[in-house]
Amino acid sequence: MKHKDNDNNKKISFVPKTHPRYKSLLNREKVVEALDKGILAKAGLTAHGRGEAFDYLIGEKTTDIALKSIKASAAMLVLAENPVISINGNTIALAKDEIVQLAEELNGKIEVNLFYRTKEREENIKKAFEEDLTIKEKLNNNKIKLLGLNDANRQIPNLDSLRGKVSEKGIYSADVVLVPLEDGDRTEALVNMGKKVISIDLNPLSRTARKSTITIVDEITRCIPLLTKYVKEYKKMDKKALKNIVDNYDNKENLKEMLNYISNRLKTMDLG
Ligand code: PTJ
Repeated sequence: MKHKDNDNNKKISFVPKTHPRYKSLLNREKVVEALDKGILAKAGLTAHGRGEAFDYLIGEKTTDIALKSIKASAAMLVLAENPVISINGNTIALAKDEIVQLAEELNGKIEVNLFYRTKEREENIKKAFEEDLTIKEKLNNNKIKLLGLNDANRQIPNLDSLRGKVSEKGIYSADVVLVPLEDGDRTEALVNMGKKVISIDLNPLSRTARKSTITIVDEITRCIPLLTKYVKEYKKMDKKALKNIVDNYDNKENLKEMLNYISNRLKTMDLG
């Protein structure tokens, strides 16, 4: 956990850079810090732990199987007319800056959508974006838009949780929605509304993973920069080629490949 240095008030980390699992422990620090700041839901800690466990099984790296999903997602996002990136407490804790960079390459739309929605968390999230002067400038220049805070006036049909409250300009009218670290109900409801849903979920067995149009089974901080890289690249490609990438992608097949990958990896693991 980050704490304040007594002498100069500077934040320091307990995790040495030489630690073999530095990145993973740094992510833990980030979620704990977001909990302290009232951004993360308490349940977000257990959700993170579940993600970590699956990442262990995958080998804590982006597999070629996930890369296929990332490329198909990038093509789908570039082809979209009104793509929206949905964010929750965990996503903000781990990948706020990366999400902003991705949104800038698209139409700038980021929508806050919380399962454990409280006024206090909404305000803390707004503060987290506006406190960062680079992000504040992008918000002021309309390069990115933070939706879902004061304008979540529309309702996703057949979804009883507070995740159902969405912005008209955002998720409600979107054709493609990117949903990192999701719980399954909303994915299904969005698909039922005729939207394409791209999810990021380390658990290939989750309902979100199975119900999404494309599931990226990868860790969020690893895959968002890759997604941005391919979005940048694909913006230069013609629509027919991009449509081909999307049409050749099969989500069920991809999830099966991922389960086989995990199973083979475990069977052939050297425990020495
Ligand atoms: O911020 P709120 O109020 O919207 O609440 C967010 C949580 C995460 C608490 C809520 O959406 C929830 O309960 O989610 P679930 O059902 O636990 O699903 C989260 C999924 O994200 C799990 O399947 C995890 O495996 C996966 N996950 C966790 N950490 C990561 C991850 N996937 C990718 N990268 C991660 N770092």
